[in-house]
This record gives sequence, structure tokens and C-alpha cells, in this order.
Amino acid sequence: MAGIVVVGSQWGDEGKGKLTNLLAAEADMVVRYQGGNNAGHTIYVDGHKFELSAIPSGIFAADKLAVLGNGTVVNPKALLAEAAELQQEGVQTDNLRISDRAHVIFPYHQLLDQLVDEKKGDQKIGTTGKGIGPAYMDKVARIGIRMIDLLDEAELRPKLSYVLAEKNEILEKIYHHEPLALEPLLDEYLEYGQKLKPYIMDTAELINAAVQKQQRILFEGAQGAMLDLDQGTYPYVTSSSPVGGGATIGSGVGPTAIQRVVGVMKAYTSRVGDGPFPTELFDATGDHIREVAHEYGVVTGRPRRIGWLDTVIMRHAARIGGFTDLALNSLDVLSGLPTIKIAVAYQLDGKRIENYPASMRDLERVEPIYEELPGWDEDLSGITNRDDLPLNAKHYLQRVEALVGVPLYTFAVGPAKEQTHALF
Ligand code: 2SA
Ligand code: MG
Repeated sequence: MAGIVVVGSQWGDEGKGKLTNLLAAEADMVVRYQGGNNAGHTIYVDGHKFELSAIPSGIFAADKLAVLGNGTVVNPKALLAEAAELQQEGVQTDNLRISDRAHVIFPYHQLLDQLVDEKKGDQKIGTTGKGIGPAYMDKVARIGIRMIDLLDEAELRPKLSYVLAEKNEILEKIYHHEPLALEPLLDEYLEYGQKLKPYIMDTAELINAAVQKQQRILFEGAQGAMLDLDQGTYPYVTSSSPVGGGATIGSGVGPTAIQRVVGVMKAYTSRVGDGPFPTELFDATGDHIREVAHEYGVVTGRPRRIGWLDTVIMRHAARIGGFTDLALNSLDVLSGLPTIKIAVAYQLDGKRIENYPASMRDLERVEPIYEELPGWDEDLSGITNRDDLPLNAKHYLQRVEALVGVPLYTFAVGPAKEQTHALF
């Protein structure tokens, strides 16, 4: 292994952090390549629960580098606060590296994120409100400010005064919000630059040097395939590319640096935020799963929407992401359900469709075609071997592999590291 990418195959919160933390033990470097502090990765280390948003899960292994690649967006204030929290818990953060080319999230991004989504009314995206979309907008519009700019006032001042004037006009004219002042903002961000200076560097050079040396690099995706800007349920997506391919652009390596793509999935589906969700459950089963699995947003605390496993989206995710393996989490959550459903296709206007439609109107109208499997009652939390699973749970895993068309690499029966079991 040189490059392995861990990606979400649903709408995020599949348990990627847990798997990356596990795999980090064997990696030399963990790299985040997209997104920012909209991510919420829950990780248990020695029985202690950590919730990471801005920092890569690799941070817990002091001898590995935890890298924020050029494709990420960085909120320096949130990043420093998260690092301070980790330090308080005894986790050192000297192994953090931040790309000099990563874009910076400013307070106006966060303000606009919230104001724009609010204004959309029933068309809102339901963003995390962290300024992610507006920061990527500025990047694409070529008016973004990068980490490197925070290290040089002569660079930052003209850029920030131009952008801020533009943002203030929008804030005042469209949203009737008071303008933000330049000088205090400039001072604040120059100070962040000084604090983060030891970590800011050309991370693509760092990562490519590791590739040359045949080191093991773990690329840690945030969010999931269905939130991908190109391949997800657009416009109900995030503004980056969580899919496997995003790892190359977002960290500055070529596609040849990647050998494996592990698609992380849950044994059911969850979604936080708005947008179509064909297998969504509005009944007691959905509530039961939400409570058993404690499905609430890590960043925002929002209750997550719950549904049955949908293999139409899983096949879509596997295809566009180039999955070589699947990692299935939360199998234990399904214990006690008499029947478990898996969507195998959709019905649209009386026709069976196997693929994920691009039209959101179609997607809102599709009816999932379910396969019903018998459940199991046993508590799975202590099971360490696939062969020891109850017959119906074993059968369930086989159906998932067959329907998605990708073999399972791991399955997990609980949140702890020890409850994820590699299959080879
Ligand atoms: P944004 O803020 O622009 O990225 O929001 C756009 C959509 O992407 C969704 N999104 C997420 N979905 C699941 N998990 C995420 N991270 C947190 C978590 C979310 C939270 O782990 O629970 O705490 O609410 C995440 N980040 C972005 C978002 O809901 C929008 O649908
Ligand atoms: Mg999450």
C-alpha cells in the first residue's frame, strides 16, 4: 500500500473517522483533502470520546503527520481552538501540517452562509453554517485568501480590503447587515498566521516525497459521495469533492499515487441537511435507529434523518469513487429488528430504474424497491469474527456485497476501535 483513500459512500457520518484512526496505526501520514470544519468525526481513543471537525484523525498518532491539504478550507480560529482542546486532553498537535495553498474561511463567509441559506426559505440546503460554500465560491472566483497570505501583511491587506468591500456591499444591500471592519479583521488574521506559521508549508511536496519513498499515505475523506459537488444530490451537496478522485486534486498527488479506495457505509442510511432521501423512514423504526445509534450532528447537534440501506446510491458511490473495498459500520444497530429492508432499485412512473437519476424532481418521486431480509436478536457487540455472526447477520453482509458489487474489508459492531474487525 502506498495510497489508500477512505471515503464516505452515503451522505456522511458513515464512521470514516473510526476507520481512519484504525488505519492510521499503519500509515505514515494522514491527509484531509477537502472540506473544513463542517466535518464531524467521532473517534474513541482509550475509551475517551473525541469529536474532530477541522483536524485530521491522524492527529492521535504522534509519530504520523496529520495534513490539511490544498483542497481544504481552513477556519484558523476554529482550528486553533480544536488544537487547544486536544492539548488539554493530553493529545499533542505538533504533527499537524497545513497547506500554504489551502483557502481561509473568514467571518464574512460564515455570515453569508447562514444568511443565504435562511433567505432561500423552503429551498434551503441546510448547511452546517460554517462558511464552507462561500469560501469555496471565493476560491473559484479567484478572490480567495490562502493560508500563505496570512503570513505577509503586504499580501493580505490589499486582498482583504478588496474582498471585504465587496462582501460588505452584499451584506448591507441584500441582507441589511452591518458591515465588518477591515483593521481588526486584518490584525486578527495576521495573528492567526503567526500562530500557525510553524505548520504552514507546501504539503504537496511533503506528500509527494512520501510517495517517492513508498510510505503509506492515508487520505481521509469528509462528508460522503452523495454530498459530492458533481456526483451528489445537487444542489443539496457540500461545495467540495469528497469522492476518491478528490484526494488527488485536494492534496496535489497524481492518480497513480492511489492504490485503494475504501468506501465506508453504515448498515442503514442517515442524512443531515435538506434534499431528497428515497429510503427515509418517518416511523418508529427510524426513531428507534436514531436513538440506538445516537444519530445527531457532531457539528450542529441536528437530529439526523434515518432510512434503510439504499444500494442504488451505494452502487453509484462505488462506481464514481472507484471503490476497491467496503467498510460496513453499525451492524449492531440493526439487532432486534424483526425485518431489515434493503433498497435494490427504484420505481419511477411504473418503470424499474437501477441508476441514480440526476433530476431532483425524479428523485423526490421514486419509490424504492425493497428486498426484505429476516433480522436477528443477538447482541453483536462482542463478536470479532464474521463466521461467528448470527446466520441472518451473515446473510445480510453477503447481500450487501452482492448488491453493491464490492467486497467487505471490515465490519464494525460498535463504536470502539476494538469493535471494527478487518476481514483479512
Ligand atoms: P456545508 O456546510 O456547506 O458543507 O453543507 C452542505 C450539505 O452538506 C452536509 N454536510 C454534512 N452531512 C453530514 N455530516 C457532516 N458533518 C457533521 C456531522 C454535520 C453536523 O458529522 O454530523 O453536525 O450537522 C456534514 N457536513 C456537511 C450538510 O448537512 C448539508 O446538507
Ligand atoms: Mg460526521
